[in-house]
Formats: sequence, C-alpha cells, structure tokens
Amino acid sequence: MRKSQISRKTAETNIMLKLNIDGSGASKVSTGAPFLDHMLTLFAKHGCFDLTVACSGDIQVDCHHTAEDVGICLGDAFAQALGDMAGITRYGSAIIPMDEALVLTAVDISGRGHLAFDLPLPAAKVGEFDTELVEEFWRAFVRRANITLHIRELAGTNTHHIIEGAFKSAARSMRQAVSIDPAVKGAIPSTKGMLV
Ligand SMILES: [Mn+2]
Repeated sequence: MRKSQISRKTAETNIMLKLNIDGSGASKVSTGAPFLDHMLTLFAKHGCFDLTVACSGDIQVDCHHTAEDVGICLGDAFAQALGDMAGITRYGSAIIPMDEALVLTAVDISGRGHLAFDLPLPAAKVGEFDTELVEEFWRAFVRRANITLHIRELAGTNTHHIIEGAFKSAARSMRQAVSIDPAVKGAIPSTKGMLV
C-alpha cells in the first residue's frame, strides 16, 4: 500500500500528516490557516488522495512557518509513500480553469526537486493568508518530494481563483504522475534505471 505517516516537531510547528496515495479524496485538514486548509482539502479531493493534516504552528507570527512546514511534510509523505517509484506513470500535467483563472501545471517525479513558479497573484492577501506563501509551500513540497513541478498561470484576475486553480491543477498532475501505468510493468520509468 502506498501510504505514509509523517511527524515533525520544531520550535515553530508541530505537524502530523498521513497520506494514502491510492485513496478516494477523503481528507481531514486542520493547519490553523483556514485558506491553506481549503487548498489542501481540494488538493486531496482532486488528487484522489486520502490526507490527514494536523498542525499547530506559530500563526500568531504569521502563516509562513505553517505553510512551509506543511509543504515539507507533504513532500516527505509523497517521497516515503512512493518508495522506489516502480511502475509509476512519472509524468503528469493539467490545465484547470477556475472561472476566469486558468492554471497549467506539469509534474515529473524526477528525483530532483525543482519548482518553476510563474503565478502572478494580484492580491497580497486572501483572508488572513499572505499569498506569497503559495510559492513557499510549493517550493518546500518539491524539495522534499524530489519532484519537478511547473506552475504557470495562463489567465486570471481573482487571486482566490488563481491559487485554487493552481492547487487543483497540481492535484490532477500529481494524481496522473503517481498513478500506476500497467504498460510499465512495475519497472522504474527511467532509462537510467533509477529516479534519483
Ligand atoms: Mn475557494
């Protein structure tokens, strides 16, 4: 079973995260940052991942440590659950609309953490959430998951829509990339023979 559980405690955050890659989209998310909860809930739903996140962080400072550290834990969870990555599709991409917003993402489960982030966000805040933390979250995620992720805004004016489109698009791309490809027959999908 492709499941993992991560516990991580620092002076800034205390996080417990459970992931089932082969889930049904069920989630229970409580990070202390309601907008981040909203994004992680829809990430789980559209990725068909089962996800539990419990975080108590220093949100009296701001949401920075919480967003970054939840990204770290989610990345660790994918890396751990994927193991040697045998049999996976490896690549995934999606172009997802959210009303006027349109966001492209492309994933390579490459073994190399790389984020290409081109997502102009007109508003500095959505609710209490600093929108610059979207990039921090995804950068932390790709570094720990060891994946390449491109996020590119094709259209959009409403910041909530744009960010939501990005999370939904990333969910669909990840779902495709981590899916088991029967044609691969359990092999590691690289001519190098390994994904590192
Ligand atoms: Mn929304």
